[in-house]
Amino acid sequence: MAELKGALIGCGFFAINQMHAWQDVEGASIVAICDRDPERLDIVGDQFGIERRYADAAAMFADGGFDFVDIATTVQSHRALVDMAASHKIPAICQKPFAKTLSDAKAMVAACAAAGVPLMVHENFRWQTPIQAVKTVLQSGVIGEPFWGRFSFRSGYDVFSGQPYLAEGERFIIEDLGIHTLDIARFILGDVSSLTARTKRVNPKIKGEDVATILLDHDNGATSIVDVSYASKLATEPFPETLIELDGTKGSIRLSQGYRLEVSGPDGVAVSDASPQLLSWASRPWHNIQESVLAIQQHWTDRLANGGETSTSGADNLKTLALVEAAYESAASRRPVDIGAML
Ligand code: NAD
Ligand code: 89Y
Repeated sequence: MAELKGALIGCGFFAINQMHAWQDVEGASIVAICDRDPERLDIVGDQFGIERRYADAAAMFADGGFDFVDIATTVQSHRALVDMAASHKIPAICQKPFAKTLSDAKAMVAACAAAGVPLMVHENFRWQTPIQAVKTVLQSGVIGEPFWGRFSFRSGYDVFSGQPYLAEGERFIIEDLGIHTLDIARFILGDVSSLTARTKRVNPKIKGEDVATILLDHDNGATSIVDVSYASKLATEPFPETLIELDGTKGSIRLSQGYRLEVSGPDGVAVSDASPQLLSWASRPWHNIQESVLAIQQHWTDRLANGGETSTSGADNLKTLALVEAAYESAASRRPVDIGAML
């Protein structure tokens, strides 16, 4: 089959990773880029040798000549750009957070479904090598039925230097980072029926919350904790590792700092290294995230070429976004939130 042609909108901080990954993806490449900021457009166009450059997404869609669009802008523009893709019947990838509200997200999923085009949210953390390794061990049955889990991301890393807008929003860690951790909890232990959350802002220089502790009831009866912090000053900085603890009826799994994976089962204990690869264009400590960007973009390309729903389709992501909204609602009301009622 001929190579799929993609167009990327939003040539900012994170799009550099996406552009590098597209160069490594088998079966797709980027033929056009768009950014309303001419400087960013030229930086990315020159770095990746893309001639077709647009300041306006509508003009790019009108010209066409691509099979899918990769939307790498911040959340404010997601709904308009996904709707634009649907109206041109162009399959779309959209960065997280998928939408500002769950009701916008539902409308975006409906628009793509009505147009008959695939929609995937770039929810890449579940594609990280260590997270996939935990899922594989769990699915092997060695720890039996999981009844408890903890998904933890605690860091003091300065994310504001690369992404200054993160310091300015009323909402911060749940919407920006906890969204990934909640998605990992769903990916590992399944969908969630009810959620309770508490939040804090520790860093006085930012507007939103930088600490959140969230209790989840999963449909399968398991209970889990998602705890995230950008205010934790640790001896060895773990950014951007998600640490996981799972207890099952026959054993346990621990993914600890340094990508150490310990599995305890009826036949004993096995310790392995679940480190991500350092891709040629990647740099530590981001290499874990960067490798997952390549994995999710390859997954999209394979599904677009051969058919089938993506792991993080728009419809799937509604269930993760509902947890984000529920966490803010619960932190404000100090009450548990029924997730089923939101979907
Ligand atoms: P950024 O502000 O650096 O870049 C966004 C770019 O989009 C800017 O250059 C801006 O000019 C452009 N833009 C915005 N609206 C536009 C429009 N309507 N038309 C054309 N161009 C437009 O932001 P960023 O840090 O690169 O983040 C982008 C998204 O990626 C965010 O939603 C963020 O949450 C997400 N992100 C995801 C990961 C991950 O691991 N999945 C990591 C970091 C950031
Ligand atoms: O924006 C965030 C993300 O998605 O992954 C890490 C990050 O860059 C900072 O929290």
